[in-house]
Amino acid sequence: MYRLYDYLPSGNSYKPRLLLSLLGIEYERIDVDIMKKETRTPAFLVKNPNGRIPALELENGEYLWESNAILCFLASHGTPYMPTDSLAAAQVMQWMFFEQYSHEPFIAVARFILMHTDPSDPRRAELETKMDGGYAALDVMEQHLAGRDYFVGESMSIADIALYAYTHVADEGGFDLAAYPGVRAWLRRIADRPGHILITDA
Ligand SMILES: N[C@@H](CCC(=O)N[C@@H](CS)C(=O)NCC(=O)O)C(=O)O
Repeated sequence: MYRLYDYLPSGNSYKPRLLLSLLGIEYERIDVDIMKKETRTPAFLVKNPNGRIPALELENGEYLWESNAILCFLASHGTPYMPTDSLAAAQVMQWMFFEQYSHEPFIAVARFILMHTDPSDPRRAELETKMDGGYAALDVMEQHLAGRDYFVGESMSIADIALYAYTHVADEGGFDLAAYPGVRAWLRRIADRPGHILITDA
């Protein structure tokens, strides 16, 4: 059985948790409290030398880390969430790299700052830049979703899961999705999927 090293509020951890639920795969969930620096202990650094969750422990004892790599691994065993066509598979990667470079560093980090720092914290000064970057990513998503139900092809893929994780809680980072009807319709589509779980669901 897989073992997922997880922290419930984390969107990055939620990505594999959501996919495992959609695929109906049983696994053991291990809580790692990032606020108590539990990802930085010698015991955890053996699992992920980069000191971050999520990390997936495989049945053979190997560890896989980086949320989107875990999604690729779990989806690439003949599941509907990873296309077999090579161009479509590369487009899934395209959106997952976009998520890590142009989306998560803004929307996830703004959410982290608002959720975990008090108003006098010097990190609050980063918020303006984070909002600009986050809205730029939402603009790209809105434009792409015009006339489309999902990011790649006609069905939901791990590109959607990667982008859903922090977009659906973007309000907790101070983002207003009112001007993004395509994004909001897409979020509802994912939330209605059988097997969908909430980010707060263990
Ligand atoms: N690129 C990584 C980012 C992982 C990441 O930033 N994890 C955060 C929680 S969302 C973490 O473990 N932070 C604890 C720390 O840095 O000590 C991924 O997608 O998995």
